[in-house]
Amino acid sequence: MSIENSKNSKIHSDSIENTLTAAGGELHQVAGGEHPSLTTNQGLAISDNQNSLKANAKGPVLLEDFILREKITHFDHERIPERIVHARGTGVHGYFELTASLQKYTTAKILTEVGTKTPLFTRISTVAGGSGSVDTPRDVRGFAIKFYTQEGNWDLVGNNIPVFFIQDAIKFPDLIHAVKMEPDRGFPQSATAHDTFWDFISLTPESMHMVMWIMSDRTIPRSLRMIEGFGVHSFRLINENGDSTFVKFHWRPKLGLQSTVWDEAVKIAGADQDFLRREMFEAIEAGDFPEWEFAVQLFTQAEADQFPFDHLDPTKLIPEELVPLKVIGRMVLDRWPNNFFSETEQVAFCPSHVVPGIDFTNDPLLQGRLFSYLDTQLSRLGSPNFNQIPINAPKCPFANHQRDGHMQMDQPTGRVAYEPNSLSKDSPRESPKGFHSAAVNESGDKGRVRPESFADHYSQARQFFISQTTYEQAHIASALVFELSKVDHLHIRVAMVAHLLHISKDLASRVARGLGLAEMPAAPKAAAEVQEMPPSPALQTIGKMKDTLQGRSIGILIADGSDITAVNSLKKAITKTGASIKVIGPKIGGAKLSDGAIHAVDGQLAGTPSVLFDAVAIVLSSEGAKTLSTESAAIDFIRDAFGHLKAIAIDNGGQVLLAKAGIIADKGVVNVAETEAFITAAKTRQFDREKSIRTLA
Ligand code: HDE
Repeated sequence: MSIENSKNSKIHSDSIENTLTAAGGELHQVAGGEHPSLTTNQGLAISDNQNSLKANAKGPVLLEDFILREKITHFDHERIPERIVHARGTGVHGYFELTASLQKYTTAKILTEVGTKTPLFTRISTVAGGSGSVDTPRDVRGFAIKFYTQEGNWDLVGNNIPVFFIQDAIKFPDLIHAVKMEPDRGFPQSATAHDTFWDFISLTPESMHMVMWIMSDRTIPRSLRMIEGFGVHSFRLINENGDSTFVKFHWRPKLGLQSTVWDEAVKIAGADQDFLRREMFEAIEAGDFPEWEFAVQLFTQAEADQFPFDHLDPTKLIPEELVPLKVIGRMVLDRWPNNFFSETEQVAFCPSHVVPGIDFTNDPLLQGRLFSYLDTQLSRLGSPNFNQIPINAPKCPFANHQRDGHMQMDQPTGRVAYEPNSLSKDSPRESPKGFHSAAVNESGDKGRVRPESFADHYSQARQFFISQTTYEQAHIASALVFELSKVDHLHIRVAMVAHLLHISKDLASRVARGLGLAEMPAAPKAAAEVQEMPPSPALQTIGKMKDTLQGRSIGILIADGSDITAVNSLKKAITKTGASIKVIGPKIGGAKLSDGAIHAVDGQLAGTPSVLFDAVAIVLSSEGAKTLSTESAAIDFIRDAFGHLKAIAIDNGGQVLLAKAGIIADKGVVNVAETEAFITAAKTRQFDREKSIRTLA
């Protein structure tokens, strides 16, 4: 702003003083600094931002107050329609670096120029809830990346699960209507545990593979930095000769995979609605940049013809054991957006945004998506010029003859806005290096049909289930029991158990028992025979958990009288592991430790429960522990840490709390002095403990 502001600032502060003096208040202004004048959107300096224009001091507000009207009108229009799905999201800037060239397969520079760093924006989201919903419901995570390549924007709009519920885009509105809040009552928000979702699912056998994934711990991640990402559909890569190769895209987190346990996810939702977003923010602020490997599965039509499933069916994945992953690059997220609305909210992803050398397949879900996203951006952002919003604009030159429209920001020059033309020497023209579609031969009868090769709905669901560890199988069975127990209609519960019989008889009977079903229903007729597929350990979550404390967080509970030496040596040992530490105390003002000094804390006990940490240490004097033993927040701190399978380090003083929490120590509960044992236990979860504290299906 160039407007000279000294006079205005004087008037401005006078008016604040007037207001606050009248209200009996005290003024606190930030000292120093050169503040530009506050202006209207027309650049008019505002002398009073505290009072609207009134006919007299106690009189009515005048319509004449154009400053009030401009401000309120703008405010009234601050929201744009939230995304119909994936409304709740967290966005971060970063870059992609290619480490191995795919030159043999594609002309896309982003996949052939090793070492080039391509800027990108990533948005990770939940699917079902509104934009203000909590971060930790059981839900699929959207994983969308906009690469600003030299050849145009490439949007890889994927999920953290490699398959999807449905085989045809025409079913998407039905699926989403079934999962969203029920339309007559407006709840539940952000949950699959209700009748309409399971009604639709029980009548849609093609969803069974996805059902196994969403009932697994993949949908309750510990951190957005600890999820995988998948492009889901097969795409095509096209090389210089025009030959095309099929490709599936994968993201693998450097920190490995980790999930929460269900009870923990539920309690996190209460303790910190923004848990995952905040965790990502804090990691970026601390310079602890999340990183993923980028990998591809490449295969030919001839190879695809040998697969025991159709890779164009989005309810199927290609096991890594069948087509190994080739790591070709990495993504690093290193910059938080400046403004949530301008970037995270206004970013517009479209699977149709590709670059030369990348092309689509006939996956019917992908084909539908190619239409839907552009349409949705028009409705959400309100203008075909959404590409001009900085977060959406390509970072390479772009030019065409599209003109005008709502909120046009460009001012094209010259009289030519068409092509071909003979009047302009420098207007944009077609380029031989531009986008080409794969020359695919299409033949056959037109019709609303599904291929026979899409008929097998259970084999990969079964493969997923038998690939899991016994702990994870129990979590899947228990999640099904939890969700179906929230379904009022018995016939829906019965229909779901009937489907499970095709996946695993063991799973079906565990769920039936958990639901208290009187008798086992008969399995529905399967459209294709269920094939026995070999287990694929790559489908586990626990198997992909890393033996590290990097990226994890430890909470240390202290109170007046806690031993400062024990606290310090714990902190020192934990810091070396790369974990972050938060000290929790009964009062935010700190605690007086054994050295007689007041030590700061990072969180107050009631507002910082143990669900926010991966492991906890309790360092309390006998006196401190006695005081806390009548404090339910302290007892819950320990009981929940134990119940969520976390390591607990505790000193002698704290034993009284263990007893109060009814905990019988196991190998995950160690003395504070045994720092090494604590760190080893903290790197994992005590899965063996679970059977002693919870009835799993
Ligand atoms: Fe989406 N999806 N989707 N989807 N999707 C949207 O676009 C749609 C599907 C995915 O962070 C919408 O901008 C249809 C699969 C992500 O901004 C909408 C079908 C996968 C995001 C839409 C699918 C996704 C969206 C809503 C079935 C994984 C969030 C707002 C044919 C491969 C992107 C928007 C962001 C968002 C349509 C299925 C991923 C309505 C019709 C499969 C990550 O256009």
